[in-house]
Amino acid sequence: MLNNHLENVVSAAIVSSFSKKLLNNLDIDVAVVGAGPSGLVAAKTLADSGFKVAIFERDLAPGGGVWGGGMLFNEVIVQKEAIEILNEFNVASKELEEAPGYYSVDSVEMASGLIYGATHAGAKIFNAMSVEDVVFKNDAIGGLVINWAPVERQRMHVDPLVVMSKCVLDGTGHPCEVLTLAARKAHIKLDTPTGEIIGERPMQAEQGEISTVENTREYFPGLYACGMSANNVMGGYRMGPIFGGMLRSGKKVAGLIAEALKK
Ligand code: 48F
Repeated sequence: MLNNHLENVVSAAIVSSFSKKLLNNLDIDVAVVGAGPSGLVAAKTLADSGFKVAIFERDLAPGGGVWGGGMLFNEVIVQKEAIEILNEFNVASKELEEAPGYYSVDSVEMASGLIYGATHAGAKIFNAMSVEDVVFKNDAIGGLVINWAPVERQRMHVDPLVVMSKCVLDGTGHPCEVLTLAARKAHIKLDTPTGEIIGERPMQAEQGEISTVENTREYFPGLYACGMSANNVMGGYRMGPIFGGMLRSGKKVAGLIAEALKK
């Protein structure tokens, strides 16, 4: 039994709360890798529908590529088709006089708003955790192998822990890390024209925004991709600091996963 020093009380409370949170998320419906805009929208939408969702994010600060705006000018652009999604998160936007149909959004407000929206809906975010492998069971992807990001960075020889999930969502952005490692380590053929990762193409904003949403789907039983990860796997174009496609991709994949899990 610990004594009543405040220092002990605080430490014990943190260890106990975190342990309960992790224990409660070792077997979940949806494991999202990466807390970028597409993963955060997917997580909130699924949590709102009652699914048990956790996001595993390597960085200390969730939010992915939103914070930095365009070249560290902390504004991003969102098209009118996605403003409804921002409104769900209570993130403000301002239509551009010079380009009607396009809205500027403060990137700090957007990143923090998406994070708050996802967690407030009930999705748990485990930050500073890296996904280093997938669980491959019954010819499907059935979970994630996780470790602390500093352990990964320092290349410490520390065995990981495992989270089981009904499905996995790769929201890792440009590198599409989960699809890449699943294809390499499980020797699976992805649902692409070659069975492999096609690879992201250079910038072509209009096309990239369309293909991000089109390419958002399941690529192997139990393994979905959203955002730039979906673009990379199918050879879509990049689009820079315009984010409507990312938000819509998160919404779309949440719908696909919800439909599959309800079956
Ligand atoms: O890249 P990111 O923001 O994902 P996204 O939702 O959005 C892309 C845009 O930000 C931007 C763009 C828009 O025009 O092109 O790039 O596709 O966020 C991906 C997150 O995944 C984390 C990474 O730290 C980042 O926060 N991540 C990547 N690999 C891992 C990971 C991993 N193996 N384990 C845990 N987190």
